Amino acid sequence: MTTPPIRKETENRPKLALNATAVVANLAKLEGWTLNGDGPEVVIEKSYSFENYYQTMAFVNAVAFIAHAQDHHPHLLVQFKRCVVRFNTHDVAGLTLRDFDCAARVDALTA
Ligand code: H2B
Repeated sequence: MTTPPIRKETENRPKLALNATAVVANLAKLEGWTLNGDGPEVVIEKSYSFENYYQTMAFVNAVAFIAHAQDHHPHLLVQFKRCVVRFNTHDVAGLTLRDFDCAARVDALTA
């Protein structure tokens, strides 16, 4: 099985760590995402609830597809009927627009 290629526009997008003001402004555009940790451990995270394990895993696979296409990989905590998605940009040890862009893409899966 071949995997789809990484999209060129995201592959070449520069990763710039956002300052606190920009983080708050971008967080305000999202529904249900919270800021956790600080310094290099800072993340945005959201918990998604499902009716069963099958639905949870379908979501996880869709997130994996987005992560591959965007070359940006969240930390996932997978449980029976819940998945916690955490984004940060380890390349800059902080948060970037890529984190917020991917968070919005993940949200669109459940819209
Ligand atoms: N995912 C996340 N969450 N943060 C990164 O900094 C990151 C990534 N960097 N996925 C990407 C891969 C980088 O290592 C590759 C080489 O593009």
